[in-house]
Amino acid sequence: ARKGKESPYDNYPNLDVINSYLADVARQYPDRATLVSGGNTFEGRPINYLKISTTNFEDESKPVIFIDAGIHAREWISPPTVTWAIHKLLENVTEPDLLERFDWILLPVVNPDGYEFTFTTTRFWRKTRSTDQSPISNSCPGVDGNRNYDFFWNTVGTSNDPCSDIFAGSRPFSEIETRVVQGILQENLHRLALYLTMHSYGSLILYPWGHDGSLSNNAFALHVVGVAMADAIAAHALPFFPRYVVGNAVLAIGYAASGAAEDYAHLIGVPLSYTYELPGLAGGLNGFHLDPIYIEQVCRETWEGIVVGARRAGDL
Ligand code: ING
Ligand code: ZN
Repeated sequence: ARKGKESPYDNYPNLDVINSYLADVARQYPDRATLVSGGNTFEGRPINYLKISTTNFEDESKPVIFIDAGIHAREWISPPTVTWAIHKLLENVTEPDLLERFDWILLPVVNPDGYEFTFTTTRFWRKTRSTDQSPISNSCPGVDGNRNYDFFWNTVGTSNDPCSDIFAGSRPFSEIETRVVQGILQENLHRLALYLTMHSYGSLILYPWGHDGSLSNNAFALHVVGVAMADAIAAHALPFFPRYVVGNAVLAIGYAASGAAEDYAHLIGVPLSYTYELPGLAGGLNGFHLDPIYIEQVCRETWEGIVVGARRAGDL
């Protein structure tokens, strides 16, 4: 039997725990939060997200901040940073200005099939779990969601091999997971001020362009706001956590890749679009399994970055 209420931040939540939390807060704050099921995955799971607004999300009167996580299944530290943001906007409001000034879209698990698979079967699975029924694809399911967006699709840092961890898919947006994010970006494009997509690991804040290392016309603002977010995180980080490095995706992470969410969002017009590489602390695959004692710490410091990013985005 469970002794009292346990914090969901002292261990990694499985998909059911995250979906229950989304449903619970939507029920508890019906005038501020709406639970949306964005579509069903290959294995039939809903891709759930919350729309948060103190007024009426649908009257489209405020700038929107969109944060997603969990497109890569094994990057377990990413979904809790988004549920923590929900917690800070609904349950423990210490920044009421952010709640009043913006509408929010918070999507903690873009890839629920893959996420569930990492809990039940293969801890370090990265991709979705779809197949196209061909023999090769049946024996090697899954597409890399962050190679599947329509941005120089399948030109660099990708693979045509379904067995590869960086398989780009059969075409841009072949995956329901990326189509759901695309839909959110397109529907809210005219008022999207900030898009963050949460990954791990490396303690990096990456901005476009990720396919060739060139800079967008908004690179100066991207860099300045990126550094402001990193400063805010550093001010709340543990002393032995590495400081975030902020930069162009190719330069900061050391490889180029096409078809990433961050680049697609910026291409279609989101002025501030970033990939967070959250802390890993260990190397190799173990970096994807940050010791659960640090989950809450990473959520707290990442929220500080989000706060500063949101305020800067609102000022631009
Ligand atoms: N990292 C990202 C990846 O998809 C990235 C890094 C982002 C590269 C955007 C290029 C553009 O490879 C992780 N951890 O998945
Ligand atoms: Zn990733």
